[in-house]
Amino acid sequence: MSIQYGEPDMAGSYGVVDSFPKDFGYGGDEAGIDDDSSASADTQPRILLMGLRRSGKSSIQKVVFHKMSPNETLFLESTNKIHKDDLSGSSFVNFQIWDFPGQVDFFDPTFDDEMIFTGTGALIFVIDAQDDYVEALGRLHGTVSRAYRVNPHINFEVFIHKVDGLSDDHKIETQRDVYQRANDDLADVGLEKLHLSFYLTSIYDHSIFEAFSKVVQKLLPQLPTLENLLNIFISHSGIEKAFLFDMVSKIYIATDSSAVDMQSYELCCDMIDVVIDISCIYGPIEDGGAYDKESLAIIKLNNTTVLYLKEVTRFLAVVCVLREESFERKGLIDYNFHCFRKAVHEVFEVGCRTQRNGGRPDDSLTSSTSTSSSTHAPNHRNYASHNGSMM
Ligand SMILES: Nc1nc2c(ncn2[C@@H]2O[C@H](COP(=O)(O)OP(=O)(O)OP(=O)(O)O)[C@@H](O)[C@H]2O)c(=O)[nH]1
Ligand SMILES: [Mg+2]
Repeated sequence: MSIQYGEPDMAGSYGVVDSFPKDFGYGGDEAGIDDDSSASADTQPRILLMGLRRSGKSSIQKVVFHKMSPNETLFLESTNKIHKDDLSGSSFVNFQIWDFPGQVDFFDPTFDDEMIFTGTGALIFVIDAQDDYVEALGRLHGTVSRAYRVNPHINFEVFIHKVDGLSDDHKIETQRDVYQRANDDLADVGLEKLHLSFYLTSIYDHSIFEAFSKVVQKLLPQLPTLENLLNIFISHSGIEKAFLFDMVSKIYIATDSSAVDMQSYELCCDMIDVVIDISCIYGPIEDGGAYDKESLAIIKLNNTTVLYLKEVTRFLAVVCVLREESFERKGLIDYNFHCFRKAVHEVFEVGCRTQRNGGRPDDSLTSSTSTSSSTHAPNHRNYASHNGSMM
């Protein structure tokens, strides 16, 4: 079959199926953070969604980025041309997501793999775990080996998808089997260097958001710096866990270095839904947005835990989990948050300036744009310490 290349379907984005208003966010450029929202589509990094027909590619894209409820995906029609979804301007995730038709034929002369794979940051291959996946493994092998030859820098991500129908044992067994067979196939053709990452996903729980978070994080050059900033912020504030969330997609683009437990992550996601839904329904209409500079929410749970959400940038919010006793020192948390917020803005300002200089660091910032994870971290002395004394 011949492939058609669809234009970015902005009309469908954040409109029909979404609960977010089109003008989600607040106007005016904030510290240059989304300066490159007007960048040409071709210069944005791409995430490709590939896999066999009916494996769930379009559902993933709709659920994660367009707030479609999982049940609605039952009515999605089969994709017949590449659907390019441009998220810049509406989400921190400043990528293009390309949703491919399942029946894409790599041997078709109209399939321009140079054009498609050059400039691609991540290739997500979706395998339907509820189906017989032998054919999918063959297609995975063909796809990644072809893409790797064009662009060896692509991150190859395999979503073992629709695992909601599988028992826990079956999930682990399927993951082990897929991992083994996919890597054996690559080793057979001397592609041992090609690294595949595997995730168990379903649109019916938070696993798809978690997996997408990891995919996006790998593409963020600022990740080590953000992690470092979150570590400093929580350790000085008596916070147990903190996530930096993209409010539109509920993808977390960074978290502190303690292990992520699914329950905390799900609670934080639910809190975002509550905040946005309440603001959308009851917020002042003239403000337009469900999320702005003033956005702040505190929810006390019945197990002495507190959830704390606060705006960081136009698209990002920090969501923290902490004990009630730590929250008694709210002034301290607010002060440290202020330092953290300022530092995050600095990180993205530097990134924008570097981009404008064609990848070269700004002369005046040369010393602060090296890749070390601590370079943008503000001086520890700026933070007030949770044990009472100033650092
Ligand atoms: N149980 C379950 N079903 C899912 C999941 N994700 C998607 N589906 C269902 O899978 C079916 C196919 O989903 P699509 O998103 O259209 O699949 P696709 O890969 O885009 O298909 P093509 O466009 O034909 O290539 C739909 O009925 C979805 O509801 C999941 O996580 N669990
Ligand atoms: Mg589709």
